[in-house]
Formats: sequence, structure tokens, C-alpha cells
Amino acid sequence: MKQYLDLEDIKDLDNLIQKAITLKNNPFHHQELGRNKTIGLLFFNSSLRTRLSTQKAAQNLGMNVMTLDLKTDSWQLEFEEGSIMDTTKAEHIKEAAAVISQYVDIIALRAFPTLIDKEQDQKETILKSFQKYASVPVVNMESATAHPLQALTDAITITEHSIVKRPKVVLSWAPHPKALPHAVPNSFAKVMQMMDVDFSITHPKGYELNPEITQNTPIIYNQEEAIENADFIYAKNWSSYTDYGKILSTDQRWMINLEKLNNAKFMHCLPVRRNVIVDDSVLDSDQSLVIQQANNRTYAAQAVLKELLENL
Ligand code: SN0
Repeated sequence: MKQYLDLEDIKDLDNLIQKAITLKNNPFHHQELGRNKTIGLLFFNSSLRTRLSTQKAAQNLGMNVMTLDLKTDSWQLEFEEGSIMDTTKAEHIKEAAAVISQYVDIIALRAFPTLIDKEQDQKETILKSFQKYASVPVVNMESATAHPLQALTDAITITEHSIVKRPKVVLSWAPHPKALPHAVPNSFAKVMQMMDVDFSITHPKGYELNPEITQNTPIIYNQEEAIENADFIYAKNWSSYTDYGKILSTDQRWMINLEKLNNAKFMHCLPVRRNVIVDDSVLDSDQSLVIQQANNRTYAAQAVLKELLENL
């Protein structure tokens, strides 16, 4: 693997899932691989799991870790080619990415969408500019349109917890007070299409994700019908894609409760708004996998970093 910008960078998903599970059983087995190698974790947005699990994954592989909060601790970056930089932005991505590449062997980056400018978000300007001007591999820690480390985590978690050969997996939209990105549902839909599962999506009308991503995945507008006999219910809020970045519904009837969960396992990437997305009783039950999912973030990141280190 030369980079991990999106799920397309995975050659063999089943194989990578198995490698992650092997690492989980023996996390310190490859401490020599990362010796004297450094990862730079760069954040334009908040993080809890991604920051700590990626740091832990790198340390498990013997790497050094440097973290930079680009929102508050660094110069404001200019991404536009040919820009006359006479206002607030002090440093161009051309220098920034090249300079960071002198200090680290892998760059990992988080850059959320604007949810205002659809075209700019779809172009993945920040992630792609780092990839273009860095001379080291780039890892996506959630960009405008994708969260491939979360999706790999989710694939690992479903693999570990499946009791039937071809589980029924439903991605359900749920209400939220804030407009949220499409990255998590996009990447979850993509990774489910790569696996042997019975996958469908349920959401209110107007919340259709990018059709280039959902492709022929069934979309069922009736949540009750969609989740019937599900083995896994993955809840997530996202804002409208067609009416870009808008909140079209906050209908509490879409919240997941124990009655809806029935015999299914509950999944969410976290952070989760209790009693808005999902009822306390679900999160506090044994059917919730959210903590196991968060734990798997380490091994998803570790499997990816190991592949990158082997190709440096
Ligand atoms: C982010 C999202 O993409 O939905 C990160 C998830 C891994 N979630 C949020 O921004 C939630 C913020 C909130 O206010 O609940």
C-alpha cells in the first residue's frame, strides 16, 4: 500500500481484515518495523478516537508520533494555486506539505467538509493537496467525503460479530441537532458493498447519499420495514446531500430504541448524542458494539500503517 486516501487503496479487504485481527491478538509483534520512523498526525478538526487510536497503532509498531492541530497551533494555509497571499493566510500548502515531509515518514490528516460549498468538498481540496505536495504517504483520518479508517474498523467489527454467514446490515439515518458530514455513511456504504453482506440503507426522503457511492444498494424509506430481521443496525446522522448541508428533518421517530433493535447489534462510529440518535437503553445494553468498534480503530489503523511501512 502506497497511501490510504480511500477504500480503493485496499487491494484485498478480507486479507486486511484478517491482518488487523492478527495484530489485535499480538499488537507488539512488529515493533522493529516502525523503529526510527515518525508519523505526523495533522488535525483541522476535533478528534478523540482517531487521534488516540492512530497514535496507539503507530506506537504499537514502534513509531514516533508528532501531532499538530492545524486549526489553532499552526499558520493558516492557502490552497489556491497562484494566489496573491496578501491577506490572512500565511503559508501555502506547497511549502507546508513539503516541509512536513522532511520531518515525518507518514502524514495522517483530518479535514472535514465545509458543508456549504458542495463542489469544493467533492474535490477533496485539502486531502488531495497534501497528497500532491507531500513526498511521503498520506493517510485519510476523515476527509470531506470519506472516513476509510472508520469503515475498515466497521468491517472488522462486523466480521468478528457475525453469527450468520451473510448478515443483514442496515445503515439507518437518525436525527441530530447539527448538520453532519457524509464521510462516515459514504465509507460505510462502500465497505459494505465490498463485503458479502445483505446491505440496505434507510433514511427520510431528501437524505439520499451521493448515488455514485450508493450505486445499487437498496434504499428503503420506511425504517421499520428496512430494519426487520437485521443482524446489525448502524445508526448515523448526515445532512442532506442534494440540498447540500441542510437539515431537512429532526424527526425523533427515527431514533433507535430497544424495540427497533430487536435482536440486532447496534453500531455507531461515535461520538453519539444519547437519546437523540439512540436511546440510553440501547447503548447501555450488551447488544451495543460501539466500544468494541472504538477498540478496533487501533487495529484498523495498525493494519494500514503496517502496510505503508512495509512499502516505504
Ligand atoms: C463527525 C461526523 O463526520 O459525523 C465525526 C464522526 C467520526 N461527527 C461529528 O462531528 C459529531 C459532532 C456532534 O456535535 O455531535
